[in-house]
Amino acid sequence: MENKDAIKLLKDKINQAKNVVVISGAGISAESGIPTFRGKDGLWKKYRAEELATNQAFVRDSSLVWEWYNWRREIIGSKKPNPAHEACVKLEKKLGKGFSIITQNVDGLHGLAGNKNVLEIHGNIWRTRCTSCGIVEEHREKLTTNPRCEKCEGLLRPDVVWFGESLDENILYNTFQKLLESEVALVVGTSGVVYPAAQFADTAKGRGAYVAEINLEKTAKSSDVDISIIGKAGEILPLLVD
Ligand code: BJW
Ligand code: ZN
Repeated sequence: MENKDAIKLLKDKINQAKNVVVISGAGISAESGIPTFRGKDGLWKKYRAEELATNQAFVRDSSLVWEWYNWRREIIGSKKPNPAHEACVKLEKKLGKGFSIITQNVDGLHGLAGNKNVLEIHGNIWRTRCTSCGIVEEHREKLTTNPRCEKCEGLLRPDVVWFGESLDENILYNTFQKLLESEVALVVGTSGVVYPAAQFADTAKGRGAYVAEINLEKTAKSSDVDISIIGKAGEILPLLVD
């Protein structure tokens, strides 16, 4: 199907639905200027995300991991939401509680754009967690490499979910509620290789949702969805909601 026809069909599905969910990944923030994880621009120095986003990496070399996060914090702090995020705000205005975003992103741009119903399943890069006392705090200011807890002097880590770590139970519960209620699920800008997020679209589809993927290219999940639209999130999403 041509993109033009696919967009018209999907727009009709969205207009008929009371419950819509967006499952977003790094690609939705790419047009804001935030690097994605995979693909040719996904590397930081010579490392892959899988080598840095683990507790083993943090225990082995916390300075290296903090350097990566501070580099990313600096980039993210200077970026703004793009038309894809803004289209999600429009959808929430129209559908209210019937619209939610399940994002793998830690950049906080969905919230900054104005969305309220956002489940950040991999945490948020602006929060830290103490590895000794567990306190979670927001820190927008520039952090040092290996910042320390003000309460107990323990080493702080980013409050994000690394490989091998479980997702927050409540967030996961709410995520599945949203997926099961959804009539339309839009999978935007994710390579679909990281679990459990990679299975969310199947969960929604298994309960009868119409599932559409919007991505620059075909992904691991393209053959499982009802419709796959190839293009930039910041160009396609606004066409679905205007
Ligand atoms: C555009 C665009 C534009 C570009 N417009 N598109 C079941 C099966 C197999 C493995 C597992 C499994 N269950 C668990 C695992 C292990 C593991 C896993 O999935 N491994 C795989 C690599 C195989 N998962 C976990 O460990 C998870 N925990 C868990 O399951 O707990 C239970 C458990 C515990 C212990 C043992 C076993 C189970 C946790 C995963 C945590 C992932 N964390 C990270 C870092 C978060 C913090 C941070 O940001 O620093 O999350 S890794 C990184 O990948 C980050 C992302 O959220 C995540 C996904 O990446 P995403 O968003 O898809 O980005 P990219 O770069 O991959 O893709 C971008 C896409 O955008 C591309 O497709 C582009 O084409 C597209 N694009 N520009 C539209 N303009
Ligand atoms: Zn502490």
